[in-house]
Amino acid sequence: MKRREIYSDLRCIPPVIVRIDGRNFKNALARMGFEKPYDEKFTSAIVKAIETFFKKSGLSPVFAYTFSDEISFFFRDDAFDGRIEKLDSTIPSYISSAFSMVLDLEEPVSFDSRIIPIHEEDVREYLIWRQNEAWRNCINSYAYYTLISEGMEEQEAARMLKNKVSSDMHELLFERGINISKVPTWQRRGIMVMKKEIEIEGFNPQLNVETTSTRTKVFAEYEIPLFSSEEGAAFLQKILAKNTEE
Ligand SMILES: Nc1nc2c(ncn2[C@@H]2O[C@H](COP(=O)(O)OP(=O)(O)OP(=O)(O)O)[C@@H](O)[C@H]2O)c(=O)[nH]1
Ligand SMILES: [Mg+2]
Repeated sequence: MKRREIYSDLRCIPPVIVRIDGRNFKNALARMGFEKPYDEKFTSAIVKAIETFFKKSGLSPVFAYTFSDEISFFFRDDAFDGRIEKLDSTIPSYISSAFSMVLDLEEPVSFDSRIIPIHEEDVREYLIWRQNEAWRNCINSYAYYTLISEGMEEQEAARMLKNKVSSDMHELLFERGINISKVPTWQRRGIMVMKKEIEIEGFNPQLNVETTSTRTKVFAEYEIPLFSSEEGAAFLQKILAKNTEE
């Protein structure tokens, strides 16, 4: 029988990105009464689940980038010896469970998972791609739910927006008093979670001297730059460089 476990030796070689995405969250979140298009309670629960993952899962991603119902974890180390089945099952199940615990949900949720082998030098390009998706998603969701709130049927709203370019949607929202470029940064650009070293000032009473030690803290950055900008390149370089030294 053991021989039948034919996928268990399937392995990837780091670095890899593991991207998970909430299954059927459009309906699930609507059923559970979350605000549309963005609910702070929902997003902070996702962030809390990621922070718990960094602190307690025993795995060490370099960073996690999230928007809407997706999370991209970047691993440089050989987590689970690169075993595909382990990575693709334990990561989404850990997040499902942590997320459900934070919100005390009345129904179960699940996340799908995929592995993207990537060269270190392509990580920025990957993030630019996902951040563009975050922006597209932001403008689309605002436009969609604005039309719905005006009484339009779901299918009609979807049809109306399908062929619109983003400048048209910008205009549609602007006419209704929403300046999409002024909505919170995290809604437009996503959120980055990473480890940060902080210095702790202390005092050693035996030696009677002041001491400094460094601690690692998990930190969620809600005000991130555009990854495609120079500021974004510097921001990422810092996250990636810091973790090489560890
Ligand atoms: N109400 C609400 N919905 C959200 C929020 N963030 C994300 N979503 C929903 O999550 C969906 C994510 O898109 P998808 O992943 O493509 O859709 P899905 O319904 O999860 O479908 P699959 O991932 O294909 O299973 C969006 O369409 C939103 O409707 C939020 O803050 N509030
Ligand atoms: Mg989804």
